[in-house]
Amino acid sequence: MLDNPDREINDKGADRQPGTSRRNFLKIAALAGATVSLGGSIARANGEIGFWASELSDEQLLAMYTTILRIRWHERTMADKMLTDPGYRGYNHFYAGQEAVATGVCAALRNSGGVMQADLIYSTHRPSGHALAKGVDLKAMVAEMDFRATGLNGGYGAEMHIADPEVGFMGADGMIGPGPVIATGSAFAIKARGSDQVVVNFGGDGTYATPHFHSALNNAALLRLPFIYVIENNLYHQYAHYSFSCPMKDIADAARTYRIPGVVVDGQDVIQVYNAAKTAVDRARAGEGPTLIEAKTYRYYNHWGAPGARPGELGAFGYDPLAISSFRPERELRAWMQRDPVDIARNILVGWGVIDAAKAEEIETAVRQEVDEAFAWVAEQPLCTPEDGLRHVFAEGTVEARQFG
Ligand SMILES: Cc1ncc(C[n+]2csc(CCOP(=O)(O)OP(=O)(O)O)c2C)c(N)n1
Repeated sequence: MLDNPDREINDKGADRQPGTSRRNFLKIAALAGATVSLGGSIARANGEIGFWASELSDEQLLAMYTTILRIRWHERTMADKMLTDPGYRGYNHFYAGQEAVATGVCAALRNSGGVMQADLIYSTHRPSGHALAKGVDLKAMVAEMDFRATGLNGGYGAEMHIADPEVGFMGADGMIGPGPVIATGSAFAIKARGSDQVVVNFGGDGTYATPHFHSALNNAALLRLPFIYVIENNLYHQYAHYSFSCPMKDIADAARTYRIPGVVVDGQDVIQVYNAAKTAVDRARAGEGPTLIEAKTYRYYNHWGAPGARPGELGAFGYDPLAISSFRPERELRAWMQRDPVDIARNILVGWGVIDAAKAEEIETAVRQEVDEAFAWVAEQPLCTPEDGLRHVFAEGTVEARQFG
């Protein structure tokens, strides 16, 4: 599965900084025009993509791997809860399979400092991976998704209204479409303020056919906004293949219309995603305008919930109660699972000499424990009450009258 070009060439880097020499080899190969895609497919862009990952420290690479695992084990644990724990009330649009996209993009962003300093991301109806990658606290998110009063948003936002402006996570959005328009408005405000922040809007392939997609890119291009649109093309919107609503194989081709860079990346390969995202972020921060990134990826579970899944097993095999027949071939699902983002990230880090197999297992065990502890803590938390639903809806107390004219 992993076609790592330097595996045999550079095994003697022990006396150098761990991981650095192998990465540098890949950088040189990239500059020479060689194929450096570690996942087997090649990034394509109508502009240059830097091989920025070679400059990441081992700590940063480990943090990315840990994030991918945290998203994965949150998903798996939640799916198991849904299937086995009658007391569990959370719901989710699962992100398993797509972890490298959120992780690679957010690793290229500034993720602290609140709304006036952090880079901002606008998420979708499938937000849990974006939230964790942006730095949202795991326990607070798990509690929110189970309607607990101690959740990130008091327990009445749940999955599709989760938000944490402190880390620049501007929120999930249950509506397919308007997100990028709000996000470009935000990018306009940032430009007007003279801040160097960058705004990323995540959207599914289903957003291509909405007017908001085109309006956002048009305005972002016209005004050279610090805006990045990341399309996560997981082939289906809900149960329909994207070819039903998009005439092109690559949605990134739409960038040509707006005279901005359009990039196709392997969304299973966190390094490819990071390289493309960092290129786009640098461009946006330098005032050079927007980029459209299309990450080819796949979701393992069903559109919503986890029908057909078996506790303890990854994947949404079998019966889909909402469709007359399954909306996708099982062979297709299994083929994508052969290119799993967790495996690809681990193999890259092992190939670069950053970790060995034992260390990889140690990290995964620690993440599983962290996730288990979060769910156990949440189970003890108070539920939100009906009255909580009206909190933060109306202004409380008195507001000073404003003078006009
Ligand atoms: C305005 C609007 N119309 C319809 C829906 C119902 N809906 C929920 S998810 C979805 C498909 C989204 O597809 P895509 O953007 O490709 O994301 P994916 O689910 O594949 O991650 C639809 C139509 C909605 N949430 N909002």
